[in-house]
Amino acid sequence: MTTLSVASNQSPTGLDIHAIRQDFPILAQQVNGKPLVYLDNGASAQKPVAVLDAMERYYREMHSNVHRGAHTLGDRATVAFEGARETVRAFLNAASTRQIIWTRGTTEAINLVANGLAPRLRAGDEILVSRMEHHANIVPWQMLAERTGAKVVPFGITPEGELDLESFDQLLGERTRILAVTHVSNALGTVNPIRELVAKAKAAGVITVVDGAQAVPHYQPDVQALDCDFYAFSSHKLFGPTGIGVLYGKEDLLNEMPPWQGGGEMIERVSFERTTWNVLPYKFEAGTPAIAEAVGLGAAIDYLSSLDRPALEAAEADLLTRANQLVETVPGMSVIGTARNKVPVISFKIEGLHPSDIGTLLDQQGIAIRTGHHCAMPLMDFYGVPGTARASFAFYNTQDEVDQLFTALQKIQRLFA
Ligand code: 7TS
Repeated sequence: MTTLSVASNQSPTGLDIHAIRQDFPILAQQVNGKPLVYLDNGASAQKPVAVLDAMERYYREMHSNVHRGAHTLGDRATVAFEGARETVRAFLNAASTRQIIWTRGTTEAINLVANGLAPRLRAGDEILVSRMEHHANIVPWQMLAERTGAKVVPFGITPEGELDLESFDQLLGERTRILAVTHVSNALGTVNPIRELVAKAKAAGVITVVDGAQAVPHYQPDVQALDCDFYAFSSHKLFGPTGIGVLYGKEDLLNEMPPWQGGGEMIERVSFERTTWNVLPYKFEAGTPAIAEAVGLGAAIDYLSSLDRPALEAAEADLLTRANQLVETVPGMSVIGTARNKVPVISFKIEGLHPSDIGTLLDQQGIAIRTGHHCAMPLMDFYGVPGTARASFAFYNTQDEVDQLFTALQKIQRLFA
């Protein structure tokens, strides 16, 4: 067995991870009598004090409803809420805040687009999706297909877990109307060549929808450079609160799309004869929005911007390298998803052990991972497994924690496999 070297809190990139960890109070606790090692960031990431404080300050000092304009608190809340929208716009490099629509998360954002594109679809039209999508980027399209007579067409992936571009080229055809694809795979960690796919789809007149849920915690996407029509993400995976997410869209398409829900905020004028819609982005934001959550997401992005993001990326790459190096120290362990370009995620199996048992045994040692199908059942079918164990890292994880994971896996394998 390879001996594990003693790792320190100092990342090889020179970042002081120990200092960064102080910003995430939840990490400094014991779970089952052991220091918590949180490696389930793909499911949801932890929140820095900056986010907790911003939300508390919002509720203590400025809460009221937004866009009512009647009094000072209402103005403060509106300024904070719309300020967060501007922060998201800058984060994505979108041209205008009219293109930034608040949703409950990635799932709602994709459902909104699917609903909005319904009038464009005819029977026999095709919606191209990859075989590595999360259910949130499959099921809304199946529901849309059901409504319109269109067809969901999956394109292939390679055994390494990269998109099969030949399959994509073959299936992108005359009937294709929509391409829905993930920027980064949640179950495999693969980073997809979105720019290339979008360029090909656009050349064929196809609308492009990118699921950015797993990309934004690791990269700052530039929606103008990607040139996609829609880009969706969730705040809670980006170190912000739950309950809010973002849909970015091209303005001409957003203007063309019918509203998603009816109610207050989204109207210009209501009468029983004729109701007209509000302008973007409010047309898609019926009802009182998640104001504190928007403020919290803005604070999460500001916090990230205050860090050296290239250094964070390098530190994450080092975590993945270390994890990959240690795989061979666990007999019978194999990684599913070995793409050349990956975020720090390893999905794995160990011969003789059920993934859920691996999860439970790790939890007893304070180590949190996720096990199961990761809401990507077609992908699990492709690999012929019911599920995997998945460790997903964030920049606040240390090399030491990677070592602890593998020490624990070695022990579990020895005792139970
Ligand atoms: N798309 C991808 C690629 C995801 O990873 C997830 C959530 C979603 C969409 C849905 O996001 P939501 O915030 O609307 O729920 N993925 C995971 C995961 O990998 N483990 O738990 C949730």
